[in-house]
Amino acid sequence: MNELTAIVDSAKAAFADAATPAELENAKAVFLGKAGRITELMKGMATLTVDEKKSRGAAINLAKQAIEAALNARRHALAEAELQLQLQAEAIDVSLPGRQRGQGGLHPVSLTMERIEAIFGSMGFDVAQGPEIESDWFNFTALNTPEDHPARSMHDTFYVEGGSESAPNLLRTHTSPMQIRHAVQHVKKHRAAASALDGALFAGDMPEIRVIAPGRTYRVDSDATHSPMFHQCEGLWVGENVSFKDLKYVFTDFCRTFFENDDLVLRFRPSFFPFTEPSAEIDIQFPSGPLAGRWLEVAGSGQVHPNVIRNMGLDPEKYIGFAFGMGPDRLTMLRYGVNDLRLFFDGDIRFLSQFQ
Ligand code: 2U9
Repeated sequence: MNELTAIVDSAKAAFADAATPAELENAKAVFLGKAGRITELMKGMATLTVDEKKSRGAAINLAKQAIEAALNARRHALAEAELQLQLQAEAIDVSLPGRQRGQGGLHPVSLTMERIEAIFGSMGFDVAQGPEIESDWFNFTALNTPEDHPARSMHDTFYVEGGSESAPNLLRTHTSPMQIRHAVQHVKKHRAAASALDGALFAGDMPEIRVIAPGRTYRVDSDATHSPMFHQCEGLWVGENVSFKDLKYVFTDFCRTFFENDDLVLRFRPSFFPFTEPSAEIDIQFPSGPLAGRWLEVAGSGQVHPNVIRNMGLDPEKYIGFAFGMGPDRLTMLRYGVNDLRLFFDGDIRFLSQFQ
């Protein structure tokens, strides 16, 4: 094999061994660079005759072209291999199903609110709606709350601009105002029907008031078990003979259904609220587990105070009934074993997605 053939073959071998474009460029320099093998051969022609130069030059040129062809072929092969790698890495299997957006769901407290509404709905309770920005009258005065009651103070209640001295606007501290509004409308509708428009307290006949009022409430408070915005659900049943006995079986039935335990034991513990008399806190007893036998407060309740009955426009000599109030946030914490109320308001999807 002559010298030129040997150089072309070793160039082809060197290019074939080059695994990357950079290695190929280094191999190219060995053969085609300024100090490469072909350049050396050309320099070696200086001492030849004119005729020798002609034939030698042609032969070297042929070798150079063969080396350049091999170099381009390798460049193309490396570029093609790189392209194939990229195509594989970025390959999209169009036959795959689309990415799901993920199943949304209700907030755990919303699930509790819906559960409460369903249970009381099955007992014939309506659901009241009403404004979250309330007046002093519907939030406190109509509920027999004394003018100097601490709940009215700024360190318990959020007052908002736009009210007046006599009717400050505030963020409702409980959902009772919705029940007052519902009751006043109910009485007006039936008073009008009974055409007893004399403005006196209504003592005619009317369908019972049976309503729950779920919703957001606001108080100046914040820690692991209190949030400035929290939820309440109150209930009200007023008629001609709705007694404390009715309160006991209605609320007992609600708790046993809500906690899915027909043997759940409740305790009605004497208490005081301005809007009910007699009043009672309601406790449930843990049936099992590490807290078995322990009592836990879940609501407040009582017979509606006669002054509140009057503020609805009803004669308390004819109409009586009970009311209760509970915290759906606390019920949710109980039902799902959540120990920090603030988790409900952080919006962390890792926490919330557990309840779907
Ligand atoms: C009307 C008349 C009476 C609602 C009542 C309570 C007792 C009570 C608290 C429980 C947990 C609020 O969220 S909480 O802190 N509520 O203890 N609420 S009786 O009484 C009413 C409501 C409306 C017209």
